[in-house]
Amino acid sequence: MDRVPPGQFVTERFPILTYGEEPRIAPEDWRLELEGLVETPLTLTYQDLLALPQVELTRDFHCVTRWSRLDVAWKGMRVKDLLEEARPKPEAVAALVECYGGYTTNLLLEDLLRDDVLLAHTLFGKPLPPERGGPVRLLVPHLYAWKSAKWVRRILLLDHLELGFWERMGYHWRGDPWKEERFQEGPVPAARIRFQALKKPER
Ligand SMILES: Nc1nc2c(c(=O)[nH]1)N[C@H]1C(S)=C(S)[C@@H](COP(=O)(O)O)O[C@H]1N2
Ligand SMILES: [Mo]
Repeated sequence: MDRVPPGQFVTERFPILTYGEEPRIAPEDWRLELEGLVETPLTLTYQDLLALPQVELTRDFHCVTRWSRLDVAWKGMRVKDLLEEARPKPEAVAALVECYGGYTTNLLLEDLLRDDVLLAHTLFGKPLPPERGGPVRLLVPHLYAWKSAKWVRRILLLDHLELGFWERMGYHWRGDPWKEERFQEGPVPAARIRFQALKKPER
């Protein structure tokens, strides 16, 4: 398979894309809440995060505005490890991710449970800079980069799909770059999403 998804061009640059104001959160003030349809809601500090098993990985980063930056090196911990601690209820199929500053994006639970989906705090060996979403951002490398929410503060598990900021503006409800799921054509197939999301996630 080709390295670069259809309709994308490779750039050496790594543009910063932020809609609206850039929030500034000191690591000691940062909190992540995992709530909604979980058995054990969690609130994590930055220190809590660093105490969890750390994962380093290098992935390509694809923005829906058509640039792709190859080989971005991240470090953080797996969202899956956190979710296992929180224990999603059986009816949880989707998540709304909320950020400091108000940005939101939606994901299927099965997309969050992939091994390379991280809460990232390090980029190219350095603490994640504020403009990149520091202290902590989501990294969802298999979907368009708008899903990689910067300054993440809350992951809310739901039994239905609730659309995030760009998704409500007409971007695709899922955003797979390999299928060029850029814009939502027609209504979001809510019934089908629910059915697909109920499949057992890949482990
Ligand atoms: N909180 C927040 N997260 C966000 C965005 C944003 O505006 N606010 N933009 C998204 C988009 S469209 C892209 S392409 C990537 C860009 O990440 P970068 O600025 O590190 O390149 O962040 C995503 N995460
Ligand atoms: Mo983007």
